[in-house]
Amino acid sequence: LLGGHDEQEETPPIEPIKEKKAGGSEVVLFIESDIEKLTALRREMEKEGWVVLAAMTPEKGLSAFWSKHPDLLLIDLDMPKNSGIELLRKIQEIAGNRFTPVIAISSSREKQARMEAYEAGALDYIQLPADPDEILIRMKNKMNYRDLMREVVLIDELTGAFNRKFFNVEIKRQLHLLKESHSPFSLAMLDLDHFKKINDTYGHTSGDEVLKEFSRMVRGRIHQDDFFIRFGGEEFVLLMPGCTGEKAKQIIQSMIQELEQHEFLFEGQSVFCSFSGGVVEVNHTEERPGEFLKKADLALYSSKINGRGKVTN
Ligand code: GH3
Ligand code: MG
Ligand code: MG
Ligand code: MG
Repeated sequence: LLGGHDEQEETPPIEPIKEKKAGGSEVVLFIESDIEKLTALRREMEKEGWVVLAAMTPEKGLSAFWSKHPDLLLIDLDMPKNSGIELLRKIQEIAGNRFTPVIAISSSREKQARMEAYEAGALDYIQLPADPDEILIRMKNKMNYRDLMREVVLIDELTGAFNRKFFNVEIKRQLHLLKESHSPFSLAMLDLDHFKKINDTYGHTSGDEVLKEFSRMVRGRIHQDDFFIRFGGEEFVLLMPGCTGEKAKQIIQSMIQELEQHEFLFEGQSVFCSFSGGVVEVNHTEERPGEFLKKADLALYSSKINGRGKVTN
């Protein structure tokens, strides 16, 4: 054998989190002011299983982009007064950071128009008229790219949770939404209890097993708009848009109970684990991530000193 080693994966890798919406369909935000083009293409997309969010003005498109975090953006550059390309420029930074692909469509045959679109950050440029089948396959192709990039750059391999890099992007979006639509969110800091003891007693692989089981359980219980992030080591953050601190506390309490009931078998011994949580509800636009993270950390600390296996807000 080439390389000589015959290393086998001990456990199959965890399915990465993809921001799947209800029904498993992917969401395209279609920004198009021409009702005929919109209707015709929309029908084709829906036939292929896409959930289509339509916005008929760049303003509505921008606001839907912030609030709905679509999987893909399709922007018609032929909207009045260059507004399509301007919208593309506005959206690009945050879309690029999340690997949300942007496809520009336009009936312009000019090289200049294509250059502008690519320069503004479009991943693809489709000249109209185009065969709907080709548009659809190019959309699907971008999703494959997005999933791969996210998996490599934004998702933690062991737990399938988003990483801190993703958190830094997502928190900006949450704060923007708070400012624009006064929609508060909760942030919870979660930390496994006496985790070092598991590693020290049963080995690092057993510790990894606990991290995986904990993550699988949390992911099974969160809402589709929530984000589960590995902040570092055995410390995680849950971002819960539109969720009050009180509700977040209840949800986390039930997660703690579920983990506490899970029986791990290490070296033939039955082992039980727990975690603690600290919740902060963010509803002031002027708050900074450093400040509310600190509050969540203090709440977590209070759960720890009050006996662990608790959540505080
Ligand atoms: P506390 O209840 O106060 O949080 O105690 P603790 O033991 O959980 O906290 P401490 O910070 O002392 O230890 C955390 C341990 O987590 C130390 C570190 O080696 C371990 N750890 C961090 N990342 C991983 C990982 O990916 N896998 C394993 N197995 N262990 C990890
Ligand atoms: Mg610690
Ligand atoms: Mg710990
Ligand atoms: Mg810790």
